[in-house]
Amino acid sequence: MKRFLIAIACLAVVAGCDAGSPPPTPAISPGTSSAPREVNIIAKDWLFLPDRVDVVPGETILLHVINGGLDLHEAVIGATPVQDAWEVAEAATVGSPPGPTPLVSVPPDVAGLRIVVASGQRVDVVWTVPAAPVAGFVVGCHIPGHWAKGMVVPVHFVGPAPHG
Ligand SMILES: [Cu+2]
Repeated sequence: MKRFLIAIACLAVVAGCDAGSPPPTPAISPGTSSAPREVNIIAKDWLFLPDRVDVVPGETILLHVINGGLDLHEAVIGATPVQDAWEVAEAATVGSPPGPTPLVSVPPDVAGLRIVVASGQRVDVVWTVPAAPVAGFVVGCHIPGHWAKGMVVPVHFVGPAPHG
């Protein structure tokens, strides 16, 4: 009887290993303007959680950007020209007096969406995702030095959950 139980235990371990591949990401029910989908982005010193953000083209999202770090952080959402613009603009603030929000700006065509959040705070923003996927879309932080420390995660454009 004991030998039988050991055999069962080994089988369970083998089956567990076979099932070890990660489960598929659940399909997203896209948010609408009347019922935005809630998405959390957590900034820490110095990374974002989760390590990728999935969005459905054209959906409306209620973003909760939470700063769980001790430093000031931001979530800049946009493609490479947007990220580059903020990186350059904010690098110019090095050495300026501390404040809740760096007084910087970039041209409107490369502004993207920028949400600055103080340590321990949460900022909620309703955001409509571009109707068509955009290459190189990421969430980045350009408080000086943070991008270089790895504060960037990709935004993936994914299909919605199938209807019916
Ligand atoms: Cu940061």
